[in-house]
Formats: sequence, C-alpha cells, structure tokens
Amino acid sequence: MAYFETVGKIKYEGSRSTNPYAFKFYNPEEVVAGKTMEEHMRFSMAYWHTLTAGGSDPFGAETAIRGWDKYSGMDKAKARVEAAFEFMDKMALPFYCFHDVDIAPEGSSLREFYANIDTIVDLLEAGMKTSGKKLLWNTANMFTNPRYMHGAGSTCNADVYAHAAAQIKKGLEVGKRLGAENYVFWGGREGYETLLNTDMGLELDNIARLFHMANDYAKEIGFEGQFLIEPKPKEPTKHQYDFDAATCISFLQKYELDKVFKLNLEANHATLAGHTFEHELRVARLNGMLGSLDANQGDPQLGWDTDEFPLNIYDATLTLYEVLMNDGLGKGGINFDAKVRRQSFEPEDLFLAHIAGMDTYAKGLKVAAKLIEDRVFEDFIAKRYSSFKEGIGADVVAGKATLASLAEYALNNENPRKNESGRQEMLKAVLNQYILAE
Ligand code: XUL
Ligand code: CO
Repeated sequence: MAYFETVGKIKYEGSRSTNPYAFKFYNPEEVVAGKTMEEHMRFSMAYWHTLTAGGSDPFGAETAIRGWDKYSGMDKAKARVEAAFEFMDKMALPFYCFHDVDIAPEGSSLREFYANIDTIVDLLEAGMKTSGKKLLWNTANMFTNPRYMHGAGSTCNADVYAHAAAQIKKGLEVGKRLGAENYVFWGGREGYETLLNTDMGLELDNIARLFHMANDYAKEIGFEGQFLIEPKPKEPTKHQYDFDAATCISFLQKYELDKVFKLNLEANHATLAGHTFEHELRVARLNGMLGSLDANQGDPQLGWDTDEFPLNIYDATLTLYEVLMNDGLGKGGINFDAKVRRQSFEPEDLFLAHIAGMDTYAKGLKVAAKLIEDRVFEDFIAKRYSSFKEGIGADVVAGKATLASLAEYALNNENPRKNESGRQEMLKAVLNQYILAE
C-alpha cells in the first residue's frame, strides 16, 4: 500500500524549475570538490519527526494527517516501516535514523518491548535489503518514559539505570544487525534542575560508566559503528551535562572515552548554547571529533528547540565549509532532525520540507567548495597570522620561546609591528558575493 500517493519520485530540475516537487540545487550525481553530492551529504530521514510525530504542542493535540493513523499498536508500527521506505525512495534519501521507541511500541514490559523491536527489525532488515537504504544511526530513547524523570545514566535510581543499560544493549544489537554506521547518545534527561538534591560527581561518573559498558559490549558483539555523543545545553533539563562540543570533549577526555566517541552536532542545539553551528563544527573538527550532523535550525525570536528545516543559506554555507575542511563526515551524515510546523499537516509537506532542506544544503555545499577552491578565507587567515611564521613568532610556535626570552625581545623591540584591521565587514561581503554569484 502507498502512503504518499500524491507524490512521485523527487528529481533534480535545476534552479529555474517552478515545480515545488523537484530539487532546484540537490543533484545527487553532480560532482562537487571530487565527490558526488550524494556522497558528500549522506542525507538521512529522522524516523521520529517524519513518521512518529503528529504535530502536538503543549497547547494542542496532533494535527498531522498520516495514512498509518488508522492503525494502532504493532499494526501502526508495521505500517510506518512501509511508509518509511516509500518516503526514502521518493525523497532520494539514502539513510535513516531512529530511537527504539520510534519503531516499536514499548508494550507493558521490557520483554514485550524487546519482542516488538525484533518483529519490526525483521521488517526493516528486509526493506533495507530490497531498497539499499542504510541506517545512519540508531539510539535508545531514555527520556520520554516517566521512569526517566530523574535521568537515565544520571538517575538516582539504580533500577532505572539498569533499565537504561538494557535499552542500550538492545540498541547495539539492533545496530549490529542493521549495519548501523553510528550509534548516538543524546543525553535526554542527563542533567539536573537544582544542586540542592543532586550528586553531580556521582551522576557524571555513572554516565561515563554506562558509556564504558556500551563500548565493552560493542566490542564483545562486534558492533563496528562509530559512537556519537550529541551536545545540547538545556531542554528538557535546566542544566544538561552535554552542554556543547567543548564540554562534551572535556568530559570524554576526563573519562578516557575520547578515542571511542565523536560528536553528533545539531544546529538548533548550538543556537541554544549561544554558539553558531559552525563554531561547534570547528571545535569538533580541531579535536578530530566531527562525527555527524543533525540538520535543522532554530528561530531567532524563540528561545527553544524548534527543530525547523534548515533554510538559511548563509548558515548552510559555513556548515558545509567545515565539513569540506574536515574532508567529509566519514561514517556520519546529515540527518534531518527537523519537523514540519503544526500547520503544515498534510503528508505533502513532509516532501516539501525535505526538498527545501536538501536544496539549501546542496547550494551551501557548492558555495563552500568554491570558497575553499579560491582560498578566500584561508589566504586571508594565513596572512593575518604571518607574524608567527618568522622571527620571534616562529620561536613561539616551535616551542622555543620562554617568558624570559619574550620579555627580552619586547624590551629591545623598538619598532613593534603595527596591528592591522581584521576586515570582517569586507570578508562577510565577499561571502555574500559568493552566495549570490555561485
Ligand atoms: C533532541 C534531539 C534528539 C536526538 C536523538 O533535541 O536532538 O532527537 O537527536 O535522541
Ligand atoms: Co538531534
């Protein structure tokens, strides 16, 4: 049965096309900077936003019209699998991602949940075989069920901690079976509301213990996916432990997990942390930990995680710039952790939103590739720091300088170099020029 009968396969028609159901910039086969767009992007559908969410908000019920809503329980879960492959096929999305609860109902016990997962994973496995679609990552939802009110790895309740471990164990087994390229840990409720009732030290140690157990089990069963941790500064808890890329990296280093994990960075989470997305990518890239991306955007007037489809070409360009400078995302990809607005309730909107996001990133890729090819920023930056290439600056970089040698130099330096302008207005105008011209 078809769930998206009104929409056919989305094809590339070029930037002059007026067909809403066509790509204007995303041309999977087009080669940019030595790779096809499809290889660069590794676009992925987020099961939870596209198939599970129905558009509810704290003030109102679900609005979305979805063909699978006539079913319930396991029948609905099975229908969603069919819808998933139809959507990915029509939308030219090579990958998908899910939480355990997105694909299968929890039932009334952990045993029942495991059995439900197994039934659906059989269907997913078969669908992947016939379609060639791949699993970018899977994860365990350890935040929605009320048992996780105090956290999962950070809970004060050891039995809840064990339940979380059981979900991760199953998640790794599923990941291994479906050949997941990555396994994600987003610290859903790994944070706290007040220090007055919180043992922060124990909570952080316990999260790290869970990660080590996961790594041990992955090795034991031969799961070869990359582990990813996804930073977010707040929401649902007031203080999320995985605040941003830098915080996650220092946590991973402290607990000797930095060789095991990379980061799954999300645009709207960066905004909530007071950073740009490209800042987060740069921090991860410099530490060799740029793993994968959750593509979306926030709203400048709203201070929460609105998870909108990415449409800002300026941000997309700077994001893809970091990806290209990282020589790609390796096992990672670009996952649309993005949802259509509650008013965009028709199934067609799911296509229109993905087209918009994929086109924005495709255009960003092309502009970023041109900026790199022309060394627009790299040459400017090299010149800006050129005083560290020679003389005293070169001594600093070579580790030869001491406070005493620098003081000696400063005392005798009668003609110190003059500072030069950083020229950021000019550079931003050049960026605009590339976006508009390319
Ligand atoms: C929540 C969020 C999650 C993770 C996976 O803000 O981004 O959907 O991506 O748990
Ligand atoms: Co996310």
